[in-house]
Amino acid sequence: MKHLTNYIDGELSPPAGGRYLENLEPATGALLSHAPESDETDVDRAAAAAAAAFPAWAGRPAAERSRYLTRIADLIEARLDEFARAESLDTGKPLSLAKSLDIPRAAANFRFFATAILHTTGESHATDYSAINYTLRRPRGVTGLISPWNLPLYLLSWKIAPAIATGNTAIAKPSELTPTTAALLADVCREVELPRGVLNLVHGSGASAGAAIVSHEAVRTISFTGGTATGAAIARIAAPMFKKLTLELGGKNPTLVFADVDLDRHLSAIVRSSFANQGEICLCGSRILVEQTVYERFLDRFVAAVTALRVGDPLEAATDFGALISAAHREKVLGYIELAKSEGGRVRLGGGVPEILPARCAGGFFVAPTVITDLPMSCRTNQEEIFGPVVTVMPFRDEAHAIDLANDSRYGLAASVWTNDLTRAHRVAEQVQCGTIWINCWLLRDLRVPFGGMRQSGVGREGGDEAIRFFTEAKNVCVKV
Ligand code: TXE
Repeated sequence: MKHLTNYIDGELSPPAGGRYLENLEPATGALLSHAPESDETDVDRAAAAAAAAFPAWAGRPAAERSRYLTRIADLIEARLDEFARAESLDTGKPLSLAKSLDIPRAAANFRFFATAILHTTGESHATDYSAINYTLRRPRGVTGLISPWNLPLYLLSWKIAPAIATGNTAIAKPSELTPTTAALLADVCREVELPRGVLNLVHGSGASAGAAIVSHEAVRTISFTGGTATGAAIARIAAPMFKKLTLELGGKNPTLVFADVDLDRHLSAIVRSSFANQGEICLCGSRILVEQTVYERFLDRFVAAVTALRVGDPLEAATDFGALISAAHREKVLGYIELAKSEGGRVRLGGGVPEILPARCAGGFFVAPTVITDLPMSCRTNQEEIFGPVVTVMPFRDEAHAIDLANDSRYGLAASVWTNDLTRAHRVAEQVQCGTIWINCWLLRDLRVPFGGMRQSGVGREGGDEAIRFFTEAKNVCVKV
């Protein structure tokens, strides 16, 4: 059975403590590989390598750093099938999704920041006729980049690319549940001969490797994506150490469907926004709010469309919907379905483990796409992030009621608005409290825009100029004239 390794100081190395974690295939429950359970010894080595590499890497011309990122993107694209299969095996997501979304977006992240750093603008201010102020932006040093299991390489590259493009060095830790594509990325970094220590990939659990990265003195900048509770734990350590931090956390996103929606055109996108990646995307819409006058008609068509999703073996080309990430997560999601029933919810579709699964997947971690109605917004099912294939549907009276329901949440990550009345769409978008609002679309991304959440969905913004500002330090120089 394959034992994955860390990538520290340009070399592949086993965990110092010799401990490993089992990496299971969610679609079957079978053992895939063993991933390092790294500890502070490994993180110390990575921090020393990153600190040693920083001056030379920061001192390189941006065009040189850019070329490394472009070559990384080229190799990921050249090895797309290998990366996509690894991602699908690790996560349980359909291979088709890994091929069409995860891996292409990971390559795009490297390619985007490879060019973004060539076009950054500076700032200067003339203070009347007495002084000129100019702002220098410089990389901050060693960064700690921690990512979750749902979009493993996509979200890890979303952090690594801007961090090293701007001249920082990095200690990156993927989720212990999905280590494989990070290990493949290490291969690519060695093939492009990325200078040793610029990127260090340290595998392991949050309590061990993750906590060691967050608390390490050399790590001055942390970019985290994961659960809200974990984000709070990280902030408690980082704040008194005055570390710069972005937290991209959970969500409980509303989908607002108005009576004039063009359902023939948009129904498949609304279904996708609810159940893509088995609902394990922080941007998925899990609270569907429908204008009263079309509620029953929408519900009938929505349930019929979800019924048509092909639940099965993620490796099969025809599969739309695969397995959840782990047995524990499956039990968490099934627990929320039972909670919904106890709160008075009516299960209109799904509600448990699929009755029919391919023989290969009999031991997999599956939950059927589930649609629940008749719940108040105040109940736990509508207030807590489930992070699985469970959506609630409820009617609203009018625009004001829709906005009140949408904003009745401790989260504020994303929303989608479906209507032909674009004046109303812009008006609603301005009032819904979240970081990203899609109008008649979902998960359509422009990497130049600021990305992140409000309320308990996170702190800070990543993407485009925001990412470049986050990973650099501004210094102002004032010259008397
Ligand atoms: O996140 P975790 P998981 C949410 C969603 C999901 C929940 C748990 O609600 O159910 O998070 O998912 C590392 N110090 N989202 O388990 O546990 C951990 O090893 C340092 C939303 O993935 O927060 C992993 O690499 N690191 C999210 C990463 O943090 C720690 C997408 C995330 O783990 C740590 C995924 C610690 N104390 C989950 N504890 C989104 N917004 O996209 C854990 N880690």
